[in-house]
Amino acid sequence: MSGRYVLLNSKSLFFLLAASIGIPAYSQVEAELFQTHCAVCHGSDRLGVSGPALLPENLRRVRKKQAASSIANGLPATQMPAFSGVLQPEEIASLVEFIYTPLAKTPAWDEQTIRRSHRVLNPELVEGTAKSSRPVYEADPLNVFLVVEAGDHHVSVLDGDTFETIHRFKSHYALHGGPKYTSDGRFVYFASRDGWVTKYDMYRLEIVAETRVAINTRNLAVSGDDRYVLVGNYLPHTMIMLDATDLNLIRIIPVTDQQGHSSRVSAVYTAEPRQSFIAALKDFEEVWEVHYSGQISKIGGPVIDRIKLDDYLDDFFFDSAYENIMGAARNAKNGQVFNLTEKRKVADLDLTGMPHLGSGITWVYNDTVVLATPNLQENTVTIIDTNNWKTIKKLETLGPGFFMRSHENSPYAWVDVFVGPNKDVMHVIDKATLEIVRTLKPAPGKTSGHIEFTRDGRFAVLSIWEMDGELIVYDAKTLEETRRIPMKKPVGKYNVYNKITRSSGTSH
Ligand code: DHE
Repeated sequence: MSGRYVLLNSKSLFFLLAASIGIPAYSQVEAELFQTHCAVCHGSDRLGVSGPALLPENLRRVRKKQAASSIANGLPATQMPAFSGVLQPEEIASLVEFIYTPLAKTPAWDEQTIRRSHRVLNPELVEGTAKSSRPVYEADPLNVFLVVEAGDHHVSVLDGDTFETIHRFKSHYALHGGPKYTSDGRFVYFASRDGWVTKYDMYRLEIVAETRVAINTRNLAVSGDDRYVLVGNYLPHTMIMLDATDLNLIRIIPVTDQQGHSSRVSAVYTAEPRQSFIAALKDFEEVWEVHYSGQISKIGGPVIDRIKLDDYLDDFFFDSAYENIMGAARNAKNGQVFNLTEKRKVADLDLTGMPHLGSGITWVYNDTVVLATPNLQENTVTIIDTNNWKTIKKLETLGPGFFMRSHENSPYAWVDVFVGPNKDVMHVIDKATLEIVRTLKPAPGKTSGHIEFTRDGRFAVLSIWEMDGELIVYDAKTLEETRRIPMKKPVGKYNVYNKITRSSGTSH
């Protein structure tokens, strides 16, 4: 018996599963490669875990040649590593064929499945009594941070005045996107990449309810009136509207066109002044506006406007009036400004590479408001005048960056550059001169990324993204370090006040 057979037998459990979901027999060698190198992130069934699902319906915008290059060289700004030193070119080619082979049956995630997963853990917290109660801790509830610790899938609740941890709890696997607070900061909603949505009570420090809405989720948004949660998914191609009080399913919104094509949702955001959600789509050159002002039920509403674009919208930023979105596809061409009310493009933006507009921030500069965005592919921060959409400055950085942050009370904007080789540095930009005034190296050799400010803007809190990582607190004026707090790969931090007041220095 050949060595290959012995190996296959040792993986018989997987092949039983493969057979049951209809992976053709000829692909067993590729399937084995997939199990060894890809399954840990993309799932043994290819339905996605911390990495996206790898199915032909989710790869429509990627040519096979590109897919091979991504496997060989890795993908910038993602956790996807390069396999060129590990896999032979023919092995990469067979993996490409494998991921473009349809599953005989893609599991459905229908109404019944969603309803079956739904559980209310604390009924009294959804029945109104919760409104009058006070936090179970002494700290200022508006100056609390949630810290998502990806290292061991926990969330810490951190007092923003003393920097003591008030509470720490287990989350679902691989939370992604920002947790979203209700308008008073009392409740917060999390989405995990594998489709779980959790509602958490920030006063009582308890989970209220949870439900699994999809196989592969991107992020969620909460309506400005706190009535609805909208979740955008990669698999299935749906948006899911939930009742924000108890996460009961209200409506499944298929993201399809009249020809029967469907699209992944890259992200959903709330546009409070418009009483709508805005959804960016991966596979249609459209943006969808989902209006929530009317009554929405299982059978009626919401009204959806489908706005045609000139290009895909992978990443975008709202202006402060929520009239325009500044968007870009991840294709190294220019960015564009679309007016949501006029439903048309109103300007081009001088943005090459992969601008990370979702992480952009604004501030007042001279007589105007500028938008600054890092770039996932180029060593630049681009600063744009939002009056005329012209680029005022391209700041050269020590690498491509992911997150940018500031605060109304801070003279500085901070940007990480961890996508490139100088992953351990952080630039500090003077908002008045638009120059980099300090480059910090908080923990040499370790990845530093993502800043969030305290409610008053006096302190900036930075993450060291390592399993045995930490938060580093800086005096936001003197840029002196004041304290370190050990954490397990603290990817993101979310200050209640800055989020609910939609501070111009942070993401919303
Ligand atoms: Fe994210 C937010 C998309 C990879 C950590 N990321 C977001 C949002 C989008 C997005 C659309 C905004 C959602 C929101 O506010 O609710 N992210 C993408 C990608 O397309 C990309 C490049 C590829 C992918 O695999 O999805 C990607 N993101 C990553 C990572 O590899 C990061 C660094 C680690 C991880 O945990 O996955 C990562 N993304 C984050 C974080 C936020 C985020 C920490 C929230 C930032 C904030 O402060 O609001």
